[in-house]
Amino acid sequence: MIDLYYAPTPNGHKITLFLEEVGLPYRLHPVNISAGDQFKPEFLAISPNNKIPAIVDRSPVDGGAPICLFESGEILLYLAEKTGKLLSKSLRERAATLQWLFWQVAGFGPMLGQNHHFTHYAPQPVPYAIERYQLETKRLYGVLEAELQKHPYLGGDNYSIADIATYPWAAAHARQRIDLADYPAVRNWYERIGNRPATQRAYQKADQA
Ligand SMILES: N[C@@H](CCC(=O)N[C@@H](CS)C(=O)NCC(=O)O)C(=O)O
Repeated sequence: MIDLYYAPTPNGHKITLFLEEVGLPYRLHPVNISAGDQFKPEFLAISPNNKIPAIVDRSPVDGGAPICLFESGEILLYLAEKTGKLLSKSLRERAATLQWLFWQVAGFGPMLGQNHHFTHYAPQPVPYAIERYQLETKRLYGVLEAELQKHPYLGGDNYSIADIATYPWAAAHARQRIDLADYPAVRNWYERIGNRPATQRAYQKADQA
């Protein structure tokens, strides 16, 4: 059983997308990050960086004590290795998937997160920051578009944890002032993933959380 500490945000959706896709049993523990639940000692014991998502795997494959993990990229990698799903065992495909997974957690997520912050939440408008992060967002969508012009999924022919990490951030494209009409391969990929039954179940969980 996986205990998932979760809020319905792009980083939270990554893990429900994975768990719904592979059918691994899990319990959702909503963390109200607007109310400061992420700073409670019991949550910090699992996620010392005070951010969701985090998991506790109560049945690790080595049969040992429960494993606590934070950082969405590591959680996806851990669960892919645990289940043998959504990460190829072939050297080249695995390397390509992990490259795009790291691209997402190091670039696409943080830069788009700054875009969300300065476009929607900053206490006063900071035009330089808005322009900087909207331009960087466009650059990153251009990189995504070029990759998806070459392959149906990030890094190759198969749906993987790299797509799962990237999709929830692309799902917020309108808030980032991105028009997917300018990125046709991204739009096609986005629609294909959105039509997956597991994707729809994951987003229904978000509505209930
Ligand atoms: N690098 C982290 C980022 C996680 C993250 O930014 N989580 C946000 C919600 S999407 C959060 O918990 N924010 C609460 C806070 O910063 O206090 C990951 O990929 O897991």
